[in-house]
Amino acid sequence: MKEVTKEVLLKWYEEMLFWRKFEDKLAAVYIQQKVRGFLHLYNGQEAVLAGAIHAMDLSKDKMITAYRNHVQPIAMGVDPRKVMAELYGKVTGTSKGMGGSMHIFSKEHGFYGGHGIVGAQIPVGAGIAFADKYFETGGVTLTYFGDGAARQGSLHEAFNMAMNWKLPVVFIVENNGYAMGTSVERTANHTDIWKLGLGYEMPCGPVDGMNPIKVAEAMHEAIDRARRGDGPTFLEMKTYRYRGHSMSDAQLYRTKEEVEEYKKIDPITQVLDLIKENKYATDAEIETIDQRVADLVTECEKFADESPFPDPQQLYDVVYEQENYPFIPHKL
Ligand SMILES: Cc1ncc(C[n+]2csc(CCOP(=O)(O)OP(=O)(O)O)c2C)c(N)n1
Ligand SMILES: [Mg+2]
Repeated sequence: MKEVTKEVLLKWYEEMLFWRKFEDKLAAVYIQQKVRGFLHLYNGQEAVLAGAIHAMDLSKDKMITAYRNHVQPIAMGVDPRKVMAELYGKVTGTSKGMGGSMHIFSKEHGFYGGHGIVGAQIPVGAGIAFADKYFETGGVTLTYFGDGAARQGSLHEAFNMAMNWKLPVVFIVENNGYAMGTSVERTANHTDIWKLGLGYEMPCGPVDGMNPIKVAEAMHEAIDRARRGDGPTFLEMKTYRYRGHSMSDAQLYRTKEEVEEYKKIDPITQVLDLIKENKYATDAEIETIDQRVADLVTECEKFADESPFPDPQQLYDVVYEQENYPFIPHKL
């Protein structure tokens, strides 16, 4: 595995803090009705992403996930200003303001969404991996889904084909304890979701999803396996979401104490503690990072605020691609 150096820890700290603050800002502007519709935030789960990015080859690896999908494209290189503009429904957004919160997408950066149908992205991820195998690109697809999605039938069909064809895919369940208000304990007679891989003889196991180093180690092994042609891996990231399922969630299904327990093993704090213990940065240097993060969040908000809404004509311009579908009248 690529070593976790001082530089990596500092990068993780800055990036994870930015993702956290970016989403805190989204929650704030949602209340101001600048962002509408659904809004599912990732607060608490950042280590699952940071560790994975460390293990990926961003020149050819790909990622697909569900609707909790604002910070993953940023981690893969998409301009965060464009992600925020997309949430505002502005024309400068990643999908010209037509996708919104649940559908961030950037083929250029290998980020394939952003899917609102629970579990639907699991076979799509296997399909992307099939294309990589077919065209011999050497790329690996990280296919993320939630603990609720793991109970969908689509998982089994995708697992079966992925194993049968030894597709270069890593399946990752982000077990954050709940599917909306339903706890993992209430959805099945066992809570070790990783064991679903055993039925397909797929290499599988649990991972401490609050620790980016543990995530990076497991992801590195899985990506390596996929890249050398030995097929998929199924990893269960034990993680936690601090916020509600989406913005309208009274959270009656859990206690405040439970949330506070998880904050004690917060991924950002864990990394910051390591930085401090090893004297990798002075307090002043950490303050400089914090300020840089705050400034970038403000810049994203300003960009989204000042960008125009799309022209209504865009509805007809972007739905169909004229070259591929010349028979469809794309303009009224
Ligand atoms: C097929 C389908 N069924 C139900 C829903 C409604 N729904 C949206 S999110 C969600 C919970 C999914 O939870 P999980 O997979 O654990 O992901 P998390 O929200 O925790 O990231 C449900 C039931 C849906 N969008 N699609
Ligand atoms: Mg969940």
